[in-house]
Amino acid sequence: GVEDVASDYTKVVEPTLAPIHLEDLPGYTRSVYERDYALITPESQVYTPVSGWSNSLCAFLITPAMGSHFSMYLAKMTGNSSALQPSSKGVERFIFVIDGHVELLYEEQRHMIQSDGYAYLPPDTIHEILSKEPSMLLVFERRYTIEGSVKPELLLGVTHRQPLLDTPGEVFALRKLLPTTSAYDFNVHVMDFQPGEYLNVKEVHYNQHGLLLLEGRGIYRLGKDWYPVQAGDVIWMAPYVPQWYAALGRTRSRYILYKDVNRDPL
Ligand code: UGY
Ligand code: MN
Repeated sequence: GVEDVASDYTKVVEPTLAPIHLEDLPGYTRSVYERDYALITPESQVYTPVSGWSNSLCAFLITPAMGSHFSMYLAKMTGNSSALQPSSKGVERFIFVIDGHVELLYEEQRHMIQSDGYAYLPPDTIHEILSKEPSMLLVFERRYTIEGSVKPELLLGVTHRQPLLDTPGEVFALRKLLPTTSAYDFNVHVMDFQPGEYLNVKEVHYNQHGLLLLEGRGIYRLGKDWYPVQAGDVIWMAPYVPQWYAALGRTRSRYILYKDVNRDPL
């Protein structure tokens, strides 16, 4: 008669489709690095000690080695930590507190920056970032491009206190964290999409982007490719790479985005 033996091929009969199983698959990553974009997902992010940052580990996710004119990195301050201003001349810095809180020392002033708060630090200024407890920061840095005589100034803010801006023809909610005046050569946008919402413009533009998905999940189109993305993912977009996002899932998508602005591209 036929023996009732359980098959050993259960993974074929009942494949594990949930993404959580893919995370454990040896050698598997969603990260990709292409000529004009990169997707760098958390399992690929490499944290190392960096000069100027004590008791901290940083993951440089976007740097000029890719062709960008800016750096974007995540900094994990592990406690009793501090960071000094950029060591190169003429470099401006933007910090966004993802988790925890930090203290900023700037020209005799002390500022507390909570999670969701941020600071813009003009080039060639002295400052120190202190974190007694563990905290996590997103940092953008670039060599400041002078145009005109107005100098950028120290700026502090909290994301949810920034006004919602008009986005003609689009549905996402937009906040800009920096002033739109020509003293600043970049801006940082925070964009919110409800599930099912997507970019109307299939953008192709001269500006560069560094993106961190802060909340939610969806599909990012980059060039000719389409990627499922979720909170924690980082994207580099070179000038002119076709880009488009659709928010999926059950919760809001929010991303924070570097964009060079206010300078003659010539
Ligand atoms: O402002 C922008 O360029 C922005 N909408 N781009 C993007 O979300 N990929
Ligand atoms: Mn864009």
